[in-house]
Amino acid sequence: MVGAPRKGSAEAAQVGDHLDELRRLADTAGAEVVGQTHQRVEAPTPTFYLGQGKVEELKGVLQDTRSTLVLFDEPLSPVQGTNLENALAVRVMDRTELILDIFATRARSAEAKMQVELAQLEYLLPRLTRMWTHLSRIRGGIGLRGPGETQLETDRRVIRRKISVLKRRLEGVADHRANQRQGRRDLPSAALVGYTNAGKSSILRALSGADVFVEDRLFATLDTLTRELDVGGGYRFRVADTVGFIRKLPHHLVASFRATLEEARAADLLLHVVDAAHPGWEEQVNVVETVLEEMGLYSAGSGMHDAGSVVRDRKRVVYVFNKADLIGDADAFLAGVRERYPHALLTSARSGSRIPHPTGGVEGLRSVLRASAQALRPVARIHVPVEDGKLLAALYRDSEVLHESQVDGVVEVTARVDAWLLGKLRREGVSVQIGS
Ligand SMILES: Nc1nc2c(ncn2[C@@H]2O[C@H](COP(=O)(O)OP(=O)(O)OP(=O)(O)O)[C@@H](O)[C@H]2O)c(=O)[nH]1
Ligand SMILES: [Mg+2]
Repeated sequence: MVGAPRKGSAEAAQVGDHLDELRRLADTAGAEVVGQTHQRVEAPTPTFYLGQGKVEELKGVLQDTRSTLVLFDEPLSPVQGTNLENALAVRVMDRTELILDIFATRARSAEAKMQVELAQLEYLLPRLTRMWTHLSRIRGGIGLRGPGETQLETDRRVIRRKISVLKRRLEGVADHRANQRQGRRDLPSAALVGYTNAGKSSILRALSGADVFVEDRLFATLDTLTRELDVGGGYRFRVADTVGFIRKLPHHLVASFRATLEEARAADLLLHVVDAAHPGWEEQVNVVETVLEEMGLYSAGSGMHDAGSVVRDRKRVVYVFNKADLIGDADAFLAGVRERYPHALLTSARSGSRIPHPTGGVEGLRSVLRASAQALRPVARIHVPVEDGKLLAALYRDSEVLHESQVDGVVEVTARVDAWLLGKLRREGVSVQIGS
């Protein structure tokens, strides 16, 4: 493994942590790491990225350790990649390619497979000649597995055509999802977002009791999974699990996962899950926020505070600090983070563990969702002619009636009503006033 951060950058100080993460990625991809090195570079050279001396040194290390692969923590240009491979006489993969490789082996749904294939083809296009030679020379091992493999026997023109077909198909899937969302009963919705391995799926599992896939590997989840939860008080919430983020996430990968992340875009609330026990959690929070911003999910900036969340450009974010069972003094930790995130929650999704903190735990999150549901399901006064028994029955069935009184042949019902039902009532000409 090779790290080569720029001298003086924030990354240069954290090169050890970054290489640890690269090691986990390598492990997830099935590579065995036999050594690591790094160089803080002034500026990457266009030929090798590294300085000539470092390349020579690396050659020696490769021979001593009999490595067959170099994993480069920085993105390499096609030319740098080719030159390094020629100079070192082994396969060289950058972080992007490694992540693509993991995604390819982990994609399960047709949509995820299409998204990964699209990202692979876009990565491949400018590197076509290099990959070609390699695939004919090196078989097996990691790198470019999965859906993209068959596409290699083709030329650029065909790949371009395939890219546009995939894009069109993914748009079709996105339209289909959007229609599904519209057709669904308009429950309040939240999306779990966060750094990979923070515990998003575990939290969904703890909240819903559903059998959600959890693994101590990076990128366990690639598909959006949605569950309807009972959050108490007669309220329900729809919560979606999403793909995790990672630093230096390839741009075209983010772009091709846009459809999956539409669920987050459509959500009323974002639950930003943070691994509180990770020493680098602050950097991870920044990475997640940057990606969300790039996707246009919200623009960071000073937010207004309200109960349980921070309002940022309409999208409400609840910070959920997870893995509380792994940190020593949970109360002190929470006090610390609340200086910056006033409404942060501390949870532990690990089964069996209970966080006694009154506002914390998975149950604390459930009550935040309940409060949000109450806010998202406003109270309205609805006037119903006495003889319209059907409408009255519908109100009692589909909303939460708080009060009913009768004046001059008109029944005034005060109820918590879903936004969809309010719209429907208005369209049918029913008199509706918001507020109790
Ligand atoms: N100790 C402890 N471990 C946890 C907790 N929550 C999750 N984990 C573990 O952390 C690992 C990752 O959990 P996941 O729920 O798969 O994380 P994720 O955020 O969905 O990760 P990706 O899908 O890879 O993005 C698993 O080994 C979990 O068992 C927690 O509260 N405490
Ligand atoms: Mg997950």
